[in-house]
Amino acid sequence: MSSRMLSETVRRHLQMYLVLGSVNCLAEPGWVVQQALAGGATMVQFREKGRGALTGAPRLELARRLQDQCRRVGVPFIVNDDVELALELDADGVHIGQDDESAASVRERIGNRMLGVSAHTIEEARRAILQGADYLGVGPIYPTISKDDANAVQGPIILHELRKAGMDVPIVGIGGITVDRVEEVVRAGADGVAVISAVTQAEQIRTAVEEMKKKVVLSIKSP
Ligand code: 3NM
Repeated sequence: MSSRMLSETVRRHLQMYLVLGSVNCLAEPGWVVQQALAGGATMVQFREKGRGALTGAPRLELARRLQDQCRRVGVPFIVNDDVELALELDADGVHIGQDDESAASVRERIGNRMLGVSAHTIEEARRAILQGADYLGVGPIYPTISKDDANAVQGPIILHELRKAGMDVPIVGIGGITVDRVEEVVRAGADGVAVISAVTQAEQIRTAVEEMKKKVVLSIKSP
């Protein structure tokens, strides 16, 4: 990648951001990703974490397979918390939390690839941006079943507070977001929604993604 992605482009990729690993999926992860891409997912994050997560060669093989699917349709593929894997795959970006390596250090290692950072306070958000984050993941907005060590639930108000504090950067809300909550999240200030269970555990994955994306786009367009 020759230069950093423009923030308006990043915002568009955040609209319907699927986050997943094999442990989140009821069906085969490749099938889940295929359905989500068919439904219009705008970005995919490989987050192979938690009890029963793959390691070593099977993990690499799954990441490659999912990345291939994304590449074929031009959807960015982001790796959670593993710079080596991201570089080995030549992924489009990396997403890190507050407990991981500093954003500044990851930025140095990944060049112009997209960098996402999880932030829970205005202070963390400011620091992440100063250190080179392209977007912020803010959550958990609602209670989540998908992250054992999630912070306290913040509610959509945190998004509003970040915007009020002048943070104009691309922001995606995460944590417990379902189709019924999309509008509230976007109206509070998010550019999109990052979702695990509402997609990976949906009976109709493609429809779930389509509905969520439609709500994001409508909520952005009608201020
Ligand atoms: N990060 P679901 S919440 C991966 O608050 C992750 O930073 C969070 O899964 C944060 O959509 C979360 O199933 C889990 O609630 C999101």
